[in-house]
Amino acid sequence: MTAPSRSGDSAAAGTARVFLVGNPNTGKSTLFNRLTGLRQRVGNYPGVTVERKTGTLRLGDREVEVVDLPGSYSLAAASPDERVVIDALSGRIKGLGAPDLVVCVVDATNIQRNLFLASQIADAGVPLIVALNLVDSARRSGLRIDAELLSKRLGVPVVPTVAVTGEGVEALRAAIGWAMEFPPRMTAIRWPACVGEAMGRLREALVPLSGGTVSDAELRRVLFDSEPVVLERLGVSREQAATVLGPARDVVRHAGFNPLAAEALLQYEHIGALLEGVVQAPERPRASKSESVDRVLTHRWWGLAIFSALMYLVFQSIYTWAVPAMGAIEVAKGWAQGLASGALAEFPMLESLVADGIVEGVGAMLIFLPQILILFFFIALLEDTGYMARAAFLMDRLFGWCGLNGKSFVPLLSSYACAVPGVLSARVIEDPKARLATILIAPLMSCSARLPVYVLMIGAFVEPRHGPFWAGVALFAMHFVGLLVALPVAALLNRFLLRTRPQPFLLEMPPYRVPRLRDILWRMAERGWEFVWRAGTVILAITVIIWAMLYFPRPPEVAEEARRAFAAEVAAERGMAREEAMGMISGGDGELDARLGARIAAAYVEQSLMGRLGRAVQPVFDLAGFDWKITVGVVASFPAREVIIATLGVIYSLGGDVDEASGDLRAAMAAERWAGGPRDGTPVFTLSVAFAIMVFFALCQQCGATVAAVAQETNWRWALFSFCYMTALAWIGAVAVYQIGTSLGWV
Ligand SMILES: Nc1nc2c(ncn2[C@@H]2O[C@H](COP(=O)(O)OP(=O)(O)OP(=O)(O)O)[C@@H](O)[C@H]2O)c(=O)[nH]1
Ligand SMILES: [Mg+2]
Repeated sequence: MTAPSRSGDSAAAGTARVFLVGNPNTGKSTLFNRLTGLRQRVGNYPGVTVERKTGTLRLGDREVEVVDLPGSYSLAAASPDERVVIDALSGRIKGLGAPDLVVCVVDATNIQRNLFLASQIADAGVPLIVALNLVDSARRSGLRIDAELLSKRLGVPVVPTVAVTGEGVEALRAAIGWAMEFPPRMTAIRWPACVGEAMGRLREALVPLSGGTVSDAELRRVLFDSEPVVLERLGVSREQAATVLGPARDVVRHAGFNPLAAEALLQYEHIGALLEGVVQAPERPRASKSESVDRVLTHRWWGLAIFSALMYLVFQSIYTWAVPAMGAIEVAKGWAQGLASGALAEFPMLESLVADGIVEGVGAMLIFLPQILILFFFIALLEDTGYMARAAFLMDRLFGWCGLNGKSFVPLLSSYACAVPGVLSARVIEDPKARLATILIAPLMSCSARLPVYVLMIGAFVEPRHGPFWAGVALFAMHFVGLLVALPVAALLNRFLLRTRPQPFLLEMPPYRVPRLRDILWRMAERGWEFVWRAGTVILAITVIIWAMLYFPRPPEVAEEARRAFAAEVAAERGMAREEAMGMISGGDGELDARLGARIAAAYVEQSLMGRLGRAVQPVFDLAGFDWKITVGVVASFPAREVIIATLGVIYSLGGDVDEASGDLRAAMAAERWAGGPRDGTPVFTLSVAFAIMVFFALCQQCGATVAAVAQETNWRWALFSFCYMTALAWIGAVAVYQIGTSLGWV
């Protein structure tokens, strides 16, 4: 790493840059939010931030760019998120530039370990100040910290802060302002002579190889790191490096140090001296409650039992608590449809677009907002208390056999909310193959967009027949389908394609914390808003397209033909001549009118563009028991899986089947019958079909955003692979469920 130089785009505009750097889970992002007024994601486990994020801090009349970085333990980086820190510090990220100042966020409960990184940064010649965060936790555990003495020893400002409450943030701002004027240098470590000599040898050998200058700090990284990333920048190959490194490391070895352990040893000696008398631990350390809680929560059997019970409670509450709110939204939807129909009665096409397309489609989705909110309430609660990291630990022990990396479980758990951040958070995994395996299975975790599909099917077909208890069980079970399939997939990938070695679980357990209700409500609101926004933009756009493809073409002969067919049917029913029946159905008989209206509507939908497409593709899904309407729903949902709700809503409302009184999609689905073929007259939606649909949606990668995220994190070939294997799995799963279910008589 080089000393900071004023380069990069924003330097041209003269904006100063402050980087927030520190160990994982020390409150960097919380401080960043405090300083910039932004709402960067925070959470109580290491590895929440995996990318840099930029905001602006106002200091009087000047503006400073503040950059939040991923957490890192040292500058000897291995994983992609730690690389971001190194590249940022050395000013090698395009458009960012090197920092003018680093704020080292240090966990007050663990100063010694946290100062290791600070000392490395100081060693690279970067000016820094220390934000001593989490002092509230330190106080609670009885630690007394003399921040003034520490500041004197380090030679830089040390500001005690509690990022969650804002305590000390004003002082931190002031310290940043001061440090921008007078860049403070932290007391640097004095390296023993052998290090200097080894560096001299390295310089002699590396300068000609790289054809450029190499800084002292970079030389030390080359000397101490087992796999120095600096060599990449210098353009020195591993083979070349090996011949150079051997003799240099021998110098250190002859002085009595193990070269790869020397840095830690010397740094901790240096830090130990600086910290003398700074921290006073209580005479008798308070018995750690968290350890005894951990023993239960991560216990082989108890832990698992508690985990299952918790998850069951979560899904049961999602299912039951949302009912009243869903009812209210349903009523609002019906009201909006009535309003639209009334206002646009003179323009049938427009009326259909608004009432059957937009309101029906978007409304059908918005009904699930309460469930989404409840789900995110629980996710945020479990994350912030620190429980999620324990769940990850449990999972790791349970599923270690399939060769997943020890760090895979946080990405997998966060994919339960949404696969996109889940795929990104795989950056915390060092081993590229293990990272790839994790990215490939993360989209199988049951994300929140699948929830509406499950609730629709369970609400229509499980609850009415088996009651709310089994509905809750079904919802709980559906969330494990993806995980259960993901494990053998991971095992196969690891065995045949990627060949990774199993690795130990390396997640640092975050402390238990009492979550702040405000943060949790905020996260809930944020996710809820995201859902509504999606419904109002992407889903709305797709809904309009689907409506159009279901509405057009609309030749009048279709209505005429439907009328004739209906007349023939009425004639046969009532034993009259066809002409007589024809006259009768046009004669204003209310019941016949309604039946005729539904027939004509269904005929139009059947010969529409989507109807034809659905019929053409339906044979592919016949083995899974899907009729052409479900097929249309499945096909239309490839860009975003929630679209199936809107599509079914539009199909049934355009098809004239929706029960007018309730406007209920579930009722329309339950009433749907096969027409023609071997299943003529039987219900389309049996329990087996409902589960086949859910399993299809559980396993299929119907999400454009995820495909793009996988491509961004790997490449297009892997994105295509992940899309194809998941689609194939989904089809196989749906067919298996339908066939087995039907043979067991699930109707
Ligand atoms: N008690 C207490 N909790 C804090 C404080 N600062 C942050 N937290 C909590 O600590 C957790 C971690 O905060 P983050 O801001 O996500 O930490 P981070 O350093 O950005 O973490 P990574 O991005 O994973 O490296 C969250 O649950 C915060 O609410 C503090 O001063 N006191
Ligand atoms: Mg963070």
